[in-house]
Amino acid sequence: MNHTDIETLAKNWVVDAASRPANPRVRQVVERLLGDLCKAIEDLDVTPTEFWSGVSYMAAAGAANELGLLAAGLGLERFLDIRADEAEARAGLTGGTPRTIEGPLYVAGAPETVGYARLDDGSELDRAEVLFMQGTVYDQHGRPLPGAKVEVWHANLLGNYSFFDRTQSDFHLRRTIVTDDQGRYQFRSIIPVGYGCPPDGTTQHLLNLLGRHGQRPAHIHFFVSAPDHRKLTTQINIDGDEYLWDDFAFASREGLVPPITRVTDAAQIDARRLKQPFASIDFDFRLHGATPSAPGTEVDRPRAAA
Ligand code: MBD
Ligand code: FE
Repeated sequence: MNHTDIETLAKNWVVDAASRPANPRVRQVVERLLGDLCKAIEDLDVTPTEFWSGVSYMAAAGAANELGLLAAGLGLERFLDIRADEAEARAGLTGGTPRTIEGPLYVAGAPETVGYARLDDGSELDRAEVLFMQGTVYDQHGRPLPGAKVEVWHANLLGNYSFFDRTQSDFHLRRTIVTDDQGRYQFRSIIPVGYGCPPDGTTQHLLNLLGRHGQRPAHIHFFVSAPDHRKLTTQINIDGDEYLWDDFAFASREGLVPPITRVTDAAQIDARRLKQPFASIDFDFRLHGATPSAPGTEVDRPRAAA
């Protein structure tokens, strides 16, 4: 069947001849996706068995709550970021901290403190490297933003995230830090390890069929927000990770790989009441002011809340 005939069919399937009230946006999107899917079935001569295997796959991915993971692994979440970057460039917004994907593992409701927080509960300190990370949140003019919210979350030494991994304490490695009167934040935590897709899960199953791995480099997630400013969703990567430029979710970006300083000076170790050298990362965030000429950066998506 040719593509024009398929488009006619798809339109007929979506639009009722009796023309009942409908959501025009849903109609527009469903008609397009339905037509595109039928064209793919036609062009690739997809068999009924293959079709139903695809339906089962999506059902299984949904039942396993892995559709967010799949969207990241297929590059779709990265694609939304590319489009957001293009919209900002068209609106003349330049110079902010680069965005990168949120991923599926944010949990709302983390404990909030001003200026400083410790993220880890000490449970992995026998193996972990202690990390201090600090910096300033600036506006688009380079002025510090006191009272900005820095939401931070990352994985433990097994690459697992609290809440999804019930063996970790509540809100382990998740905090909200409000910047101090000079716009500064600081936290103490541990250097995380990269995430790997559940090896027996639906996402990894598809990645295996594609000949792809399901690993992320070690990273730390952030939401940075302030009144009258565009919310920033980003991550920093831990430099030196073997997957740094081979992320299954395509989220590594220039500008998001800060240098890590290994602090071995005894006085500095003492000052932090530690017994071992520690790692330190300086990283500042630059937010854009709110603007009506670019799409909003507050994204509505299903998220866990604890
Ligand atoms: C993660 O930790 C993550 O950040 C993404 C994008 C996908 C899976 C796990
Ligand atoms: Fe992550």
